[in-house]
Amino acid sequence: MNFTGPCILLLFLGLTSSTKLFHHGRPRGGFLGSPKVAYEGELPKDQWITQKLDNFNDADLRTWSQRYFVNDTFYKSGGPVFLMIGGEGPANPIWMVTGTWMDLASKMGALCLMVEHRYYGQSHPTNDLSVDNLQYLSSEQALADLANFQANMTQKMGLTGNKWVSFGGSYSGSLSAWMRLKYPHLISAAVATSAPVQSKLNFKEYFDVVKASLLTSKQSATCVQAVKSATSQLQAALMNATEWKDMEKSFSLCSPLNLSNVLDVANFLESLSGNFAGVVQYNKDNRAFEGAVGTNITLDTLCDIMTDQSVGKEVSRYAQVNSLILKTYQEKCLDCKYQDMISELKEISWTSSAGIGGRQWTYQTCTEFGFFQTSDSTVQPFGEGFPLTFSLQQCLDIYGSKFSQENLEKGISRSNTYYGGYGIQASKVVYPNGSIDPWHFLGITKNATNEQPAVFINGTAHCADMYPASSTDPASLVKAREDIQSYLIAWLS
Ligand SMILES: *[C@@H]1O[C@H](CO)[C@@H](O)[C@H](O)[C@H]1NC(C)=O
Ligand SMILES: *[C@@H]1O[C@H](CO)[C@@H](O)[C@H](O)[C@H]1NC(C)=O
Ligand SMILES: *[C@@H]1O[C@H](CO)[C@@H](O)[C@H](O)[C@H]1NC(C)=O
Ligand SMILES: *[C@@H]1O[C@H](CO)[C@@H](O)[C@H](O)[C@H]1NC(C)=O
Ligand SMILES: *[C@@H]1O[C@H](CO)[C@@H](O)[C@H](O)[C@H]1NC(C)=O
Ligand SMILES: *[C@@H]1O[C@H](CO)[C@@H](O)[C@H](O)[C@H]1NC(C)=O
Ligand SMILES: *[C@@H]1O[C@H](CO)[C@@H](O)[C@H](O)[C@H]1NC(C)=O
Ligand SMILES: CC(=O)N[C@H]1CO[C@H](CO)[C@@H](O)[C@@H]1O
Repeated sequence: MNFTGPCILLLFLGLTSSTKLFHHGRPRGGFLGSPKVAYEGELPKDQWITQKLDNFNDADLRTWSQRYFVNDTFYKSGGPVFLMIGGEGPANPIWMVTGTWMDLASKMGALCLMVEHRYYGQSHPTNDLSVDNLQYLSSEQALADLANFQANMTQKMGLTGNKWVSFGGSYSGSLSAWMRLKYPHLISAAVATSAPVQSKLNFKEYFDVVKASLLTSKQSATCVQAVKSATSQLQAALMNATEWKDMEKSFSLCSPLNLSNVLDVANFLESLSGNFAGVVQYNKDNRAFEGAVGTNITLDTLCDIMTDQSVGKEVSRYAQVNSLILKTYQEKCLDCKYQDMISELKEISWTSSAGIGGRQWTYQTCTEFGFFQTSDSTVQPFGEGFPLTFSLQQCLDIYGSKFSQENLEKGISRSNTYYGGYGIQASKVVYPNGSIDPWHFLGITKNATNEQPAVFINGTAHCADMYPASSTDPASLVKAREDIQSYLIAWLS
């Protein structure tokens, strides 16, 4: 997740180029910043707008500077204004010159704007990331920033009467739908790609979809069975020090695993399942333009290893998948020490490794959304090593005693009441979803009303429709882009 733009999405960080999207824990490669991207031309410069720290308290006059970008190359006077909403990581200006939305902008004569989400990247509302300061980090505050941005730009750039369309993917896809829902007088239509609109404490279905996706690989059920055998062999070995000694080396751990530390063991097992989740979530996505690495590793690559008997027992193949992922992200070893991960996420400085988004996104999951990708479903093949209690423990260890499961449950329930969850009632919002992306489970996948169409993309992963078109795109993806375009043209006419 190299962070990227809108579709950082989710790697917990979708943020880094890690395979850990939306996973708790330390992403592959650590908490990296935006990658260097290969673009010959000049990218739009950073611009700044003054925003209020607390949009909902008139007595609090504190302000801060929010970063945004403009590309007016395609704009034809009176044309639409496209607003790309930043998500849980730095806004990557590469999106200002490429991606499906830019193609649409050129066809529709649109002005393109992208706004970085408060608390991510360089948009710093407070002097640090203390728990007290994080109280102003919420989706509602972010939407209010966007509303103010809309009003300000309308005046500054003379856009009275122009129709605005919001775009986003993953968390920012939800924001895009919610923008149209809460500010329909400002935003005329929205594209909400791979948007998890339903908040959920225990997102155990995530790994069910990972399993379903493995079933679409060439090796199909053989691959799923091999993963299942690998995780049960591994869990058995973790209970037997002699057996574990024999296999420990194959997992390239940075330091020996302490078998009596349940949190280290859970972290280890979660990281290994994350090897699969990361590849599934971004399978074949055309992400190289934003600096993502490992884009040539697909479901078939992993399943080839899992079904290769010459590698040895299933658990040895599982270890080989891990070696491949470590090598791809140029990591020397797998760091599973729970305390190391927590220490990184407890740092409150903007310049700390998790300060570009990891600490902030984890905070949002621990207060508003849940989304914990646990091992609690009994039909998935990744074992039972990282239950809900493990995710909750992380919230508590990172944010302290202000966190409680009860408060989080109230926050999740409030999000669903406030936005509608699966029952969201907006209009002129299109919801693309990829059939193998685990996030579609929390999204709108059935036409809700005539004006809330779902676009189903058979065979694609997270946010596929947002990436630049490629000659290898499946027909379903080509068709999805056309459908999205037709909806927008119809809604704006
Ligand atoms: C827009 O924001 C700028 C500061 O970024 C401020 O100076 C200006 O007054 C604002 N304009 C409107 C119309 O709110
Ligand atoms: C806008 O994007 C187009 C398409 O990539 C690019 O050619 C142009 O230079 C960009 N304009 C600005 C102002 O960045
Ligand atoms: C642990 O594994 C070793 C080697 O496979 C085996 O000989 C031993 O019986 C096992 N111990 C237990 C308690 O299962
Ligand atoms: C292993 O973990 C247990 C439980 O957390 C702890 O008490 C013990 O000190 C740890 N051992 C080592 C060598 O770190
Ligand atoms: C992916 O590409 C990298 C760099 O181009 C290469 O070293 C690696 O072997 C490739 N991996 C696979 C699985 O094709
Ligand atoms: C959703 O509605 C569109 C027309 O608005 C239709 O073309 C499409 O087939 C519908 N999809 C489903 C799954 O019903
Ligand atoms: C999706 O694609 C697969 C493989 O191309 C095909 O077998 C399947 O029938 C398709 N499903 C739908 C719903 O179109
Ligand atoms: C996997 C999945 O949920 N796909 C759905 C995506 O949306 C289409 C269109 O509404 C549905 O038909 C699919 O079932």
